[in-house]
Amino acid sequence: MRGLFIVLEGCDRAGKTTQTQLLQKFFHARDRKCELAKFPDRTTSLGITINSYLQGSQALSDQAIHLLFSANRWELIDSLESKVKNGVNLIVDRYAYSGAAFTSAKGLDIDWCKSCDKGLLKPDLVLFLDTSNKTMSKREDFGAEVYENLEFQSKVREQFHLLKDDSWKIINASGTIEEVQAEIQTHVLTLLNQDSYAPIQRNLWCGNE
Ligand code: NYM
Repeated sequence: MRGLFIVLEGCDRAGKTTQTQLLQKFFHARDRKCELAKFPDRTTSLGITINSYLQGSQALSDQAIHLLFSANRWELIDSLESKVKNGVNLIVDRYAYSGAAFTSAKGLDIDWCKSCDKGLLKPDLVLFLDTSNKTMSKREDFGAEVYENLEFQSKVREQFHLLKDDSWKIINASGTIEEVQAEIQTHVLTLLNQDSYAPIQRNLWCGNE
């Protein structure tokens, strides 16, 4: 049986990294193979350029950085797909939804933003960690990178909500770490309890979404 492809999305400092780590423990406790991935992956040569942009040391046009974020997904998708097909449950911290939400929040056309990621692997489940601005601003390190200001983040949140489709579950991320994880696990268990899964497909944004 193939693995599940689960994505966690949200604004900056929504708690995605902590929650992905806890979710991996949940899989391991059930003797299921589980690996974590993260976008942007800052370790590749494209990722190093993205990192310089995010830290403010390299200027790039809005279109150019958007294409780099997308290319960073395309350069890694074969390896992610083969893991899922080989039975590894994959939990991915940010994906194409972040790409479209962050760039369209700058005023670029959302359909253009989505088009670069069209045909990527479609997740089985997208867990959107929804936080109020008040909660976000209290989180550690808020304000350290490009994009990390409340006004921009609230635009990003609005754009995220435009991207919801049938694979999405909205998680109230303002609760405690344990409460948020419990809500996440409920959705994951529903999938884990299925006897079989439809084949994973490279059809993200190829339908009517
Ligand atoms: N980001 C992330 C984008 O603008 N586009 C993308 O496609 C992705 C994957 O990068 N502010 C933004 C969101 C974050 C920043 O993410 C880095 P993280 O999760 O803090 O490493």
